[in-house]
Amino acid sequence: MSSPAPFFASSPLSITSQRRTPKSRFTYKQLHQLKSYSPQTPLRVIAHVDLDAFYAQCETVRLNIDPSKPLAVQQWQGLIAINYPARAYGLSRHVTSTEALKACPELILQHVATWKEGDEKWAYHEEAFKHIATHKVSLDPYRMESRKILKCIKESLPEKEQRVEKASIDEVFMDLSAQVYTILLERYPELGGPPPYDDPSEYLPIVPTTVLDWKADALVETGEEDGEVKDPDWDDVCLVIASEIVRDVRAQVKEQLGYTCSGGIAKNKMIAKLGSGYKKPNQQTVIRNRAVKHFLGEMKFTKIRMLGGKLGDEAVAMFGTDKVRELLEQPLEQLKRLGDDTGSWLYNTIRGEDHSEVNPGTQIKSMLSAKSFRPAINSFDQGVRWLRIFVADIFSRCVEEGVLENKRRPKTINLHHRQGAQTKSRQSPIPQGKPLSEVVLFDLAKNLLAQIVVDGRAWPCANLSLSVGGFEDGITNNKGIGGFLVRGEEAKAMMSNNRSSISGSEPPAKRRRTKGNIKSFFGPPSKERKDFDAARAVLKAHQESTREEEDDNEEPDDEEFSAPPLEESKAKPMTPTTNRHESMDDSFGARTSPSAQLQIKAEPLPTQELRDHTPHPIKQQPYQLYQKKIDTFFCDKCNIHLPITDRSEHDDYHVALDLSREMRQEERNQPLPTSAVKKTPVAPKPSRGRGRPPGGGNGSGSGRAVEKGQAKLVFGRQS
Ligand code: DCP
Ligand code: CA
Repeated sequence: MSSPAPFFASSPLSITSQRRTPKSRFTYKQLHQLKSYSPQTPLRVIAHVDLDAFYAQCETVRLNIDPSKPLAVQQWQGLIAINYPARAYGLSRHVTSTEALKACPELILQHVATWKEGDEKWAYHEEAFKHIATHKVSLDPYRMESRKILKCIKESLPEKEQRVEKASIDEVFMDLSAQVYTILLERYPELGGPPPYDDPSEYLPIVPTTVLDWKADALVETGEEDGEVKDPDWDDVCLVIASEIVRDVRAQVKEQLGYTCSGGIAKNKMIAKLGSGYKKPNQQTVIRNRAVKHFLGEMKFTKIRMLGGKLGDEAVAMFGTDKVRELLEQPLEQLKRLGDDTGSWLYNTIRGEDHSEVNPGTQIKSMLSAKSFRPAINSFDQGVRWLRIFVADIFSRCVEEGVLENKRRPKTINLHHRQGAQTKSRQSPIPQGKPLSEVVLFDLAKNLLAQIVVDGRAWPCANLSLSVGGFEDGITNNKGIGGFLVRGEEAKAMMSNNRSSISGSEPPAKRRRTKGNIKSFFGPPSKERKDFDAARAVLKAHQESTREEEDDNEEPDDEEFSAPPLEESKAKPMTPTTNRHESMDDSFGARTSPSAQLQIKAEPLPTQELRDHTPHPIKQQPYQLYQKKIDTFFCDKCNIHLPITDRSEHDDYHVALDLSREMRQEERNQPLPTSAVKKTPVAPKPSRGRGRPPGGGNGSGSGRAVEKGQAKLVFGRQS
């Protein structure tokens, strides 16, 4: 809350007169700071608008259904959005569609749109809930509506005095300070004059009225006996004006697009957001500064932005309460047990302080398309088919972000793979010098999956998720240095990747050991074997094609591609951020909450294990300077680079492979010459010196005299 300012002005010249004239608690400076959206002024006015039962409303509007009819949006057997008439029957996201129909037989159930394998576009399919194994959810229809709503909101505000941040698919923040300032000065021209003695720290005159018209807005009580009889000050007036604006914006959204939404109006984002959820649907709540303490005191702090996830749980466990009122009793030092930054942030937050700005530039930073498999999938081919859908899904969203016009484009692609409790991920850069296409993304995605499969133990796979990230503005085909440079977190991520990480309960050394299990893996021609070969073929093809591209490209100067300073890549402290990551895992129908993002971002990279190191030979010069820091070796049997630390394990793997071959040869009584067993010949095009990690072979080492085809021969006879 704003610190109470003295009631009288401080100018020595005015003491006598000012003692007789009551003044506002706010200064001229604080008033004029509104113009520039300063987060420091206590007169600041922020609004949060949240669509009511959003997906459900999208369906009522799309299907032209009477909004008073109960409707829920179904995803497989679950419900992900329930409109308010249906909520009257006690329905919530926790019930199944069958249970919901029992409780409310007239319920309209509409399944979300899905991508059907092989289709080029999502659609609303009949009985989609039956196709969980072959379809994937699409949120595109809701994204499209979301965009229309955002546009409508922006058009309802003056072009030059608006600051709107899209906070999620159905929420926006608006900083109304500048617009309120203009209206305030129109209505109270006396405020526009110079401050007494030209001193901006002079206090404003009092508000010339004692009654403000809050219309039908829900006003949060002050919790003080005399709270309502105290005369309004300029902060109250600013909030009245803001509430008029929000009422108008909501009316426009309803009139033009048919959607109802709820609003919260307060001095900052945190309280405004709590306000929009306070009374729903189709209402707006104003939390006056004089009511903030009472409003927050009654809250569970787990309802506060950023405290809904792991951080909130941690605080509950540490302090044995989820109530703001009780947490307020904890001194700052105690809260710092959660970490210095987090503790300070929490201390201020529960006191209603939040200086975070409404950020209109908050754009999508990454996109994710994922699927949980029930039943699990078991082959490279199956995985690739899903990748096709993920890529189509992501690419269509990239197009909306303007990739085709080169307005924005992602720099990295990431594949996560889950098998039981173990997750693996692979990342690679997206070549920046040529237009991004679905084919390019698909090729990269397939290559990442192939890496995971070749690494072993990929099946059964319970979840795959593909994401693209590092979106940047205005990259042109000029291949300016900015288009290539990989900075900060991104550089760090790449340094420990291109790359993979594995997390799970099994110790790393065990995961890829093939010894002792040779028969099962390399035994009789098996599904696994074929799978492995298919993945390896993809890897090889990818490497060949990128190597060809490399030959067509000028080699850049060392200096031009010098690495960014290491400081830049240091992990950021665990301060809440609102980076947007558009995500949707269709198994849960859940969005990644800001707090979940916080946790993901806060996960320290060093705990991720470096499993292998497979640089794309093409256009990776910018971060290959980093890669040089990692000692690698080149396995000419697999034709890939691996970290030196993996060498013995990798050698084991080849021993196992060779052994299995020999065993089978013995069984067939057809011994092969050892040279053919030991040297799996691959003859990649010689590549240029730079871009190859030190210690690694260069593809032209000794054992390369044998023809390419023999590699196939060796493996071919086993499959
Ligand atoms: N959503 C989802 N899974 C969740 C939460 C939400 O798929 N676990 C989707 C469906 C919602 C939309 O996101 O319609 C917006 O989420 P909200 O939490 O804002 O919920 P609603 O808009 O449905 O309802 P409310 O009126 O309470 O805001
Ligand atoms: Ca909502």
